[in-house]
Order: sequence, then structure tokens, then C-alpha cells
Amino acid sequence: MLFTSSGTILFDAARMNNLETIDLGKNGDNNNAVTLSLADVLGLSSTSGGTGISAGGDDIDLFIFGDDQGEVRDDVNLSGGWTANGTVTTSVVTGSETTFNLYVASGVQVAVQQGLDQLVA
Ligand SMILES: [Ca+2]
Ligand SMILES: [Ca+2]
Ligand SMILES: [Ca+2]
Repeated sequence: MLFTSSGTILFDAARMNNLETIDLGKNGDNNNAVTLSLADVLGLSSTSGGTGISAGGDDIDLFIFGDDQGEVRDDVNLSGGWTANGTVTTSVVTGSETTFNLYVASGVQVAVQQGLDQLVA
């Protein structure tokens, strides 16, 4: 999913599923934000094997990336008891070598592009 507008994405996990990537948009300092609870991620992510990319001993269920440049960067807020699980670097998701921070909770793993504003609890 590519989000090109400004502002914050509001998710309705009951209406969206099998998301593998959330692209907050690289261009423009529009300070996009996405806020996801553990329940949101469980509802949004694929139920059939995730993204097909594994790291840190687990499948990655969701990648989130966007504007990591300059003073204004996109925001990712995760709640629900996430634990940092190292990093992974791949060009498969964004088309160029990109390093992601990994977070795990309740058997799901989310990869958030390094350099985004991240608030994880
Ligand atoms: Ca953006
Ligand atoms: Ca920026
Ligand atoms: Ca920001």
C-alpha cells in the first residue's frame, strides 16, 4: 500500500488485511504517521506466510517505510508490547538497499525503516 497524501493513516483492521508493506511516501516533508497496535498488526498482516522474507529467526509480516531524510521524517508508532529484534538490510522491499529495525510481539514481526521517527512500546 502506498500512502501519498498528507496526514495520518487511519486503519480499520476489519476492512483491511493481507498487507505486506506500508509506504508512507518518500518525497516531501509531509510528516506522515501510522499508529498500529499489536491487534491492528495481527489483523492487517498476511495470514498466509507473511512477506516471504525472514530475519532474526522469524518471518517478517509487515514492512513500513517512507521519508527517512532531513529534519522532517515520517512517523511509526507501535503499541502492544513490542521487543526489538535487531535489524535486516534488503533491497527487495524498496528497490534499494534499506535497513529496517525489527520488532516482535505475539508471533508477528514488523520491520520499520531505520531513520523514521519511531515510538515503540
Ligand atoms: Ca511521507
Ligand atoms: Ca524528510
Ligand atoms: Ca516525524
